Amino acid sequence: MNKLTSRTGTIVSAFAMMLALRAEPVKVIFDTDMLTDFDDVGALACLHALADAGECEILATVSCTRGNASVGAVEIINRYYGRPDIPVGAPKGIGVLGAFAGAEAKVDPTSPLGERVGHDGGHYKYRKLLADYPGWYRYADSDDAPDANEVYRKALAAQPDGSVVICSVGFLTNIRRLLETQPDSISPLDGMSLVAKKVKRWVAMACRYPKGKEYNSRWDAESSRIALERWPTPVVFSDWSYGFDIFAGRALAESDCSVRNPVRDVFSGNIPSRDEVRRDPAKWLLSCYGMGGRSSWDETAVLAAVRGETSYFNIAHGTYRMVGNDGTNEWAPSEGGPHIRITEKLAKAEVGRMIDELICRPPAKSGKAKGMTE
Ligand SMILES: [Ca+2]
Repeated sequence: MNKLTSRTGTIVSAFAMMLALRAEPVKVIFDTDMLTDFDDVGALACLHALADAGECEILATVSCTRGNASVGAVEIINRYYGRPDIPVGAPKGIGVLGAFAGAEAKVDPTSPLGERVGHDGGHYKYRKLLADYPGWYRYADSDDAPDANEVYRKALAAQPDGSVVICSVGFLTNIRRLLETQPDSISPLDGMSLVAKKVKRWVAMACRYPKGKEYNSRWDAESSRIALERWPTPVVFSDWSYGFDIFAGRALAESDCSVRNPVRDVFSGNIPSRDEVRRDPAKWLLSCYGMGGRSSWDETAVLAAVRGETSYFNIAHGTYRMVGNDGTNEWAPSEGGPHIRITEKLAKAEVGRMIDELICRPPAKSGKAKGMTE
């Protein structure tokens, strides 16, 4: 990093800090697939770093996938940052099931966590995390976790009106299920009314500009269609096209490993070496890796959720909608459209450095809790 970019980064960070000091912490519910890719881990790390800085409060962290290690992995990261009591949950009945999108079969809960179970699309990295951090989580199987609907409804019902930001970086299963909830002992409001009353904005990493099949919106396409059509408050998209060429994580992967850090473990175990990237950068780019690390789809959604969609981004108004039945989405631009997509304002390399700075911050509090083993 040269002196000029270093100074620019310092100025941007100082500006963000000034804004943060003036504002109340943003109340965030984080909804992740934590399935095969690992920008989810970077995103949750960023969220905790921002919570440590007083910029946000994490109300709940839910998985949108079932029958796998996703909830346990979320719990390990929450515990590392000293917040083991954040409510967790997972969907029931519908949505992506198993080790990867399309698996449609639960991961065998009796299989040893440290071993791969056949082709798993990369979910092994999370099962390995559970094997490496025994005692840091309650739910080795996401199906044993509370219903995400209950977690969402409790979190929303307890908050002031118009105060909550939902940040989803996975499939839209929980979002759809929440909208379809009925009045219950938690709240007399149905899902649509509860969201309209409590949620300021939903920030989603989903969809592909201007049209295409994007992972988060395609694999539970029916839920995506319902969520995009019915959501009653503003929606901000950090779409595939925005985060693809923002690379982050290498700084953490190559950092001091004398202190245990599950976030670093995931990044160091999954980012190709500098030599590998140098030998064939075009090949790695096709796989969404650059010299700086992995594409930062989910981390950019967290930045937009906590620091706002105009903090480092330009915005465009319109509507993201699902077309046909094969998981394709398209963007329809319009002045008064209900959706916003973020585009480049601050140079993407600078956004990547900001993400690196956040995920490299050590936790403000010790992650080790009473009664938990190493
Ligand atoms: Ca994700």
